[in-house]
Amino acid sequence: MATRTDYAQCMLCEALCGLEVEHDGATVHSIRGDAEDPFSRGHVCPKGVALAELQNDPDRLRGPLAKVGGRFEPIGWDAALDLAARRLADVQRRHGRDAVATYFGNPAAHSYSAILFYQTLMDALGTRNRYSASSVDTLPRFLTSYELYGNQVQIPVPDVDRTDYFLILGANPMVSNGSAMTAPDVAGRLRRLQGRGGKLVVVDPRRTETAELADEHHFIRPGSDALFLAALLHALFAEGLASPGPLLPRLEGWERVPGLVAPFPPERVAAATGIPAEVTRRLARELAAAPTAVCYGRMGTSVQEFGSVATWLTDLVNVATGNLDRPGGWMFGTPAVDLPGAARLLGLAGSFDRWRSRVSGYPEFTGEFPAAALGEEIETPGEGRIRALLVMAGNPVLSLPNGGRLDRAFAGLEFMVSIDIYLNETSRHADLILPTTFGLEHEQYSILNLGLAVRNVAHWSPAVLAKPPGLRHDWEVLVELAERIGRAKGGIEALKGRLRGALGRGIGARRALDLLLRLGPHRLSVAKLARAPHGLDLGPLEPRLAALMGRRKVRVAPERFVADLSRLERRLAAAPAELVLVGRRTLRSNNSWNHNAPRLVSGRERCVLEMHPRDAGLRGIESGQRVALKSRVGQIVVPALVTEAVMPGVVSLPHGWGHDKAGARLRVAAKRPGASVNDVTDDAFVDALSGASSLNGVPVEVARVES
Ligand SMILES: Nc1nc2c(c(=O)[nH]1)N[C@H]1C(S)=C(S)[C@@H](COP(=O)(O)OP(=O)(O)OC[C@H]3O[C@@H](n4cnc5c(=O)[nH]c(N)nc54)[C@H](O)[C@@H]3O)O[C@H]1N2
Ligand SMILES: Nc1nc2c(c(=O)[nH]1)N[C@H]1C(S)=C(S)[C@@H](COP(=O)(O)OP(=O)(O)OC[C@H]3O[C@@H](n4cnc5c(=O)[nH]c(N)nc54)[C@H](O)[C@@H]3O)O[C@H]1N2
Ligand code: SF4
Ligand SMILES: [Mo]
Repeated sequence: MATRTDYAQCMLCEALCGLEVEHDGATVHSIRGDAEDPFSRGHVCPKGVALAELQNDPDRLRGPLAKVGGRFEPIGWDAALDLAARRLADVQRRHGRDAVATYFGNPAAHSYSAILFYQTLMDALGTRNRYSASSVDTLPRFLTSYELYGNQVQIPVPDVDRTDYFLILGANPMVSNGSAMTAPDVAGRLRRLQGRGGKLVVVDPRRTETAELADEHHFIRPGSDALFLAALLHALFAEGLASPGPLLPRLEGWERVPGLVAPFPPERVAAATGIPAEVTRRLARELAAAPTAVCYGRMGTSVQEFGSVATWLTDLVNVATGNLDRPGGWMFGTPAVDLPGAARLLGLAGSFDRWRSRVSGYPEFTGEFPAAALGEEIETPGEGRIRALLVMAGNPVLSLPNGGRLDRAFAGLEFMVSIDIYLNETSRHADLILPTTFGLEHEQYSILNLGLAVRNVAHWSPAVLAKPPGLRHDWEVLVELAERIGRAKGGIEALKGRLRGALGRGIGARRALDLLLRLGPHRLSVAKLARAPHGLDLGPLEPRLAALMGRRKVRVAPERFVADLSRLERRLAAAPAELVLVGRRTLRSNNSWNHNAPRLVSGRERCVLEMHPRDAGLRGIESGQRVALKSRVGQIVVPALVTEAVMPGVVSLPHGWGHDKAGARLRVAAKRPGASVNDVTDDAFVDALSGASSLNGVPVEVARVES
């Protein structure tokens, strides 16, 4: 077949780099950065280049598989969809509707069509046992936005291209390429910030790649960011520097904030955070003095013991320094698809704590329970117990805390279906695997991440590769399943799912997106975007608070967050664990599922435990030695790397490894399996306010393994 060049976007992480793809319609020959993309300007990382290998991967599934007598065998689509619908409906008939659980993973959030048709399947199932990767990622961010700005997807982002001062807590954009901050080539953006005389400060228990670039880096004890941020606010008030400026009339409850942070002067929290009081006071002064500044946190502030309060206080620091909704500060985008509007239209308007999970009483958020509940809800007998599971684009065995427990629990389910492109650590437990098109085989428009972009941009790409005959698009699977489940269940409740399924099938993903683009603030359409194959720049972020909120005020002191401050104060008296575990991301790895691309797993081993020389010395450990990493829930063995890059008392290990499970079909990954850190992270260790997992700051023990 003739070789041709087309333009698309990378869907592996949130940066959305433009790609120039050489292909023959079926096979990708090479991938480069698209120099004409106005947003990413040719930037691409090793994963984007390796997308070619994932796209062509011989291990990717090419048609549905059903387990027969313990072995997977090919099955036709009609038979497969009927089987899934019949078995799920049957479990619900016998055990009640909550007996079927669903889990949506990270790649589903990168697919506009999966987002648009998620609720269709949910209507058909009508279960309260819904889960997603959000509770191991952004739940505290969603909850903060829900409480402060009235909508969970009304999320401010750092205006990195114009700011004068960037304070980053618990994020490593040099490696992650930005999260809840879509900013391709973030490295270039950070260097330009420094080039124009701006300052970059990083607060992280690890001297990360971003910290290496920064003007200043401070180690912080894991889980203590909320104390540090409260102390920053305290210092701002104490020195008369807190001044929301023109924001003031838009705030509700601001007068309460000085009293709320009164128990947290910098001197009082210094021992717990590890940050000297004079440093906190100086940073407060610098933040206030900078013409524009922004304080931003991600995984390190979100998935930890005080994730919600830390995220909330991040926003308050931006309010106190007058940087909310100000160019160079903490700004809301004007994306071509209005995110809060789309969420409401899809029936996903935010909600919190309308009901609680059966076993541990975790609160619901926008119809979902936190992932921390999944294992116990499967294992604990009684009415409402989960008996069947549908997983879409997720790998909970490797991605969720206490993955080992899930691995065992999934094996005991009555029925499980995985909508996935691989037979992997999770889908090997399924009775049925439904493989979807992947990457360049379907159209791209990242509805969510374009809403979190640091410039207003819109980018739609057509499918570059032909749809392989054995595969269906994700949305086709969702609507077809909804319709068939509706039919199998019968009754008035299921009718809704059935009708929505039929409607969805009739409209299709592209027309649904087109409608949202036309309704959006830029009045775009798929046709207009198709004429801009490199993407469309819609200009810098603009102040939007007045337009977004109308007469509603920003509720800066929501009761639930305020109430959690007493738990935070108690943290000051708690004796710290001797050794705690934090996470780490590496450039050639994206969560759990890129390790079957040969170019991403070549070279040195990456699943290694970083440990400070003091802690290693105490235990007689040297670099390269194998060590046992142990917690309340489990133990793994990994090589150690002794380094001053982590602070004393902290060890760091990346997640997404552990490809040694029997029955998976990942031939490249299995050669360098690594071990899964989530066999050690603890499902019961959560942010008590939201139920979001605390993957960082897990108390652990490390010992050398005699070999
Ligand atoms: N310890 C620790 N654990 C973590 C984290 C951490 O920092 N530390 N990070 C957490 C975060 S932020 C996240 S987002 C989660 C991710 O958690 P998950 O979303 O559960 O896991 P992923 O590794 O992203 O797995 C994605 C799955 O989707 C499949 N897939 C890929 N593309 C497609 C597609 O186009 N269609 C379909 N149908 N399937 C596809 C892959 O084969 C894989 O099985 O992990 C979390 N886990
Ligand atoms: N290369 C690569 N890129 C990715 C991904 C990937 O797997 N690989 N995953 C994508 C996904 S799903 C996401 S959500 C984003 C995440 O994007 P980021 O949040 O930017 O990435 P992380 O590397 O998880 O950064 C978390 C940082 O928090 C620090 N940390 C841990 N505990 C604490 C704490 O208590 N306080 C503070 N202040 N810091 C702490 C860690 O040392 C780490 O440096 O990355 C995305 N991009
Ligand atoms: S930075 Fe993210 S979007 Fe860009 S090429 Fe790499 S994985 Fe793809
Ligand atoms: Mo994530």
